[in-house]
Amino acid sequence: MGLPEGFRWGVATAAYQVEGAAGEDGRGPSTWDVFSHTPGRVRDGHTGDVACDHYHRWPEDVALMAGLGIDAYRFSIAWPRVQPSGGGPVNTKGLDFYDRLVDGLLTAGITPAATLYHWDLPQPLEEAGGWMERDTAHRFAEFAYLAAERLAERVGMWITLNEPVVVMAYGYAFGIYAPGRTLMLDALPTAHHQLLGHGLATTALRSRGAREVGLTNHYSPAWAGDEGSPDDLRAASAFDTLMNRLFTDPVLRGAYPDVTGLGVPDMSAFVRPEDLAVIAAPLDFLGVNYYQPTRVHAPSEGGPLPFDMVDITEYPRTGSGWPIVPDALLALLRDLRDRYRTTLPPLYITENGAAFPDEVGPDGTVDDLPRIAFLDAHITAMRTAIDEEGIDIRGYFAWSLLDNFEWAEGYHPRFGLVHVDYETQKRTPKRSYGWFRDLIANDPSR
Ligand code: IFM
Repeated sequence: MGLPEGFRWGVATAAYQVEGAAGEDGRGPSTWDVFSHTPGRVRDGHTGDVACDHYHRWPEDVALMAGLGIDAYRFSIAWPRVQPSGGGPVNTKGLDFYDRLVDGLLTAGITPAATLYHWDLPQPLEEAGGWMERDTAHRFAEFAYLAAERLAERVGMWITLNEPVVVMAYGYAFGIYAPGRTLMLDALPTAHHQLLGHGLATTALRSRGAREVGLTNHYSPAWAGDEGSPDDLRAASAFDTLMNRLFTDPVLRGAYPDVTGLGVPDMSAFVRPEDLAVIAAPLDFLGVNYYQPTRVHAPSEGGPLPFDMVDITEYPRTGSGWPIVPDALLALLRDLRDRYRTTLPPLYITENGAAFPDEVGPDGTVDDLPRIAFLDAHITAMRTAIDEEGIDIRGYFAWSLLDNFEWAEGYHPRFGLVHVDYETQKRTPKRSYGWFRDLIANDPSR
């Protein structure tokens, strides 16, 4: 089995999860700074203040990437570094950091793949309403324009948003991520405003010469608790509509899925008819992040959502307790192909990986065999999608290069191919690092 020529192997990170240097060189506060500094929000009070200190240690990290032999590095550009107040003039020092990083990557022969929004909204914008406000979409396009003006010629791939569903659901509906709002189904406008921001940013990026522009969504196949129960099947369909299709249909079909009967607010209150053409601007690629499927039951009487999520217990699990189901990756890739047949652009797996409680052993090594098994099984599923299903997949990015700040779980989950000792910032490549390096080196399509 061979991969298509030019297939990109990569690793991914995100600014707030790795950079640290939260108060340096004019960076302003983001929603995540405020959230993580609020007692009780993040496990053990961890914050991204220092994280992996990637802001200063990026040359060492780029050397680690070069050692892996990857083709592309997916990182994110922190909006609050570039526009500390979320609007207005550029903070030059903030963009200088990405300038250095991009040049360092190119020198190492690695294609920079920049995500513009990986959840670190400038706090002043949140105070003005955040993604509940339409204006945030316009501010985002302005930021995209500024980033592209400086970097478009050297960045090979641009990703506007990372996982807008997580921002809507965890950030604005359930309140477990920044900004910690608990609007439940009333958070729906945040989906539309992010997607509008994506569309406007796509145009802004291209106007400044950006080549490949895409959007990264999180996909979780919905499983009905009881396949024979019409109520559970309805719940699974509701989950699929609100968590998967809501973020793909408007982009690839120019229309929102039918949300009638799901208890959400009337979309005509915030969707203007002309918005859909903006959102549906053709993409160069669609980014797919996959971790696990979700099982749902019919909602309990008076529940706030049209589904109840329940644990999947019959599969082996990662250290985070997430079920390991590589077949669900294959299923979701098939679904994308079947649903969006004529308008589906080439796909990239922009994130896939697993946390395990890795420790450095007495001999100084980290023997993370479960991560190798996880990656191997998912890469095999991806290869089946390419070889047997003919799905156009152009790259795979492992999450993550480094152990890092895993949002509300702080530094506890370790997702990296490289172990980070947060006391000393020592990096120790895990066994999976060597495995991934060999996999790339032995890929006959390269
Ligand atoms: O760490 C996150 C990342 O920021 C977004 N996708 C899922 C990862 C693991 O939870």
